Amino acid sequence: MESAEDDDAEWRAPCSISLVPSLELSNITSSTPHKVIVHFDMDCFYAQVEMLRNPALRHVPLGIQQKYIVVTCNYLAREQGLTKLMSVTEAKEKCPELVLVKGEDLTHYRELSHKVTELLVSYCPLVERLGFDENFMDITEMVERRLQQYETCTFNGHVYSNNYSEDKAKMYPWLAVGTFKPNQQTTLLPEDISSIMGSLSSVRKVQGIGHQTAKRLQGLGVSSIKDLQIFPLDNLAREFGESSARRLKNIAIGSDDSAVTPTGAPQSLSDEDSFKKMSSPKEVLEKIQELLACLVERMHNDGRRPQTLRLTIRRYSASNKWYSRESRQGPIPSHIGQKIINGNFDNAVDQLTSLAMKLFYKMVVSNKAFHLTLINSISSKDPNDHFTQSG
Ligand code: DGT
Ligand code: MG
Repeated sequence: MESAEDDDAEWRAPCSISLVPSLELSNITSSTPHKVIVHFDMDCFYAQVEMLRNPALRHVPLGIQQKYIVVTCNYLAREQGLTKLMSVTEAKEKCPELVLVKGEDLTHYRELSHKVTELLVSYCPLVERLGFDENFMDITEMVERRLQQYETCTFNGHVYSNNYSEDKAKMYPWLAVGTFKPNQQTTLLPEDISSIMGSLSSVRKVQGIGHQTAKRLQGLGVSSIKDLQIFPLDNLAREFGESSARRLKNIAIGSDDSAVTPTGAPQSLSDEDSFKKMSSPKEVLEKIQELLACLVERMHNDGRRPQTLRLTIRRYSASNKWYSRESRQGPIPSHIGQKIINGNFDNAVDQLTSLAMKLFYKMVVSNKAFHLTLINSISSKDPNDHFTQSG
């Protein structure tokens, strides 16, 4: 984030950075943004963490395996045609020399993810985490300070533009200053945003449009961003309401003026595992014990006394495979919380496990058959927490 001469290539190189000028819909060609926001997305994140842990892996095609899926792979593997979320069988067919590392234990990914956020926060407090490997950072103030220091500035790296000329840097000085660094950055000028957005195939490519929204849009015949750009606002408002419809229309032209909300320490910590079939109480007990052993250690490192335990299960359902989660929660008695803080792990895990099993039997009738595909446990430091933000 600092100037080009800073030696921050160690962390800067392995991530994609986009600068997000936040503009009003009606003001899209203006050179005066309200905010300048950087979006960081780590490249092949889990693979990078494994390459840091074992540098020998940098020189081989590497895939990270969870169950029978390669959830991500390094760039050497991508050169051989591997993609994220490919089956292990297909990945090995494409690249027989592929080295696979198991990635089911998320501890190291989680730790590095927080380190990246901490590093960004050391430059600027307005950093918002989005999952493990993405962060938004509002650098408006930094840019304003920089603009006062530089009389002239130019774009470094590539510029994506059909109509580029040197004076574009004068038109968009905040953008030139914000991307003032080498390393193959590409600057997208505001006047080209709408057209590049229109070239994206699916609405799901856009931050802020999830599975459910995409499904509702599909119902209206809107599947691409171009479709959304030309779809009448009134018709969209009938389905989503006025304000969501406006937001969707804005997103479709690359305009989003929501604020970066600093994330801070997570309100809750969670761990989960998914599987094809779990149908015996013994397996459930063992899985809960395993999840809680990891969670208790993280709660201890967090240092705040956990107050609430929540257990989530997903039952098998052929029709609604991914969205049928149920959960129950209960308070963590203070003596158990204290054991966690004191580092009395075994005892705390045993007591939390029996609490979690009670929650489990509130959802599953004890003598009836069941088929689970996921178990998740969350602990929260706040008894009134709604579990919206977990780390
Ligand atoms: P990128 O950003 O295209 O260079 O590649 P990644 O690997 O950073 O992928 P990204 O940013 O979509 O996700 C970050 C990490 O999250 C990734 O390294 C592995 C994990 N991940 C992504 N998608 C899935 C998924 O659908 N299932 C599971 N279990 N993990 C996923
Ligand atoms: Mg990534």
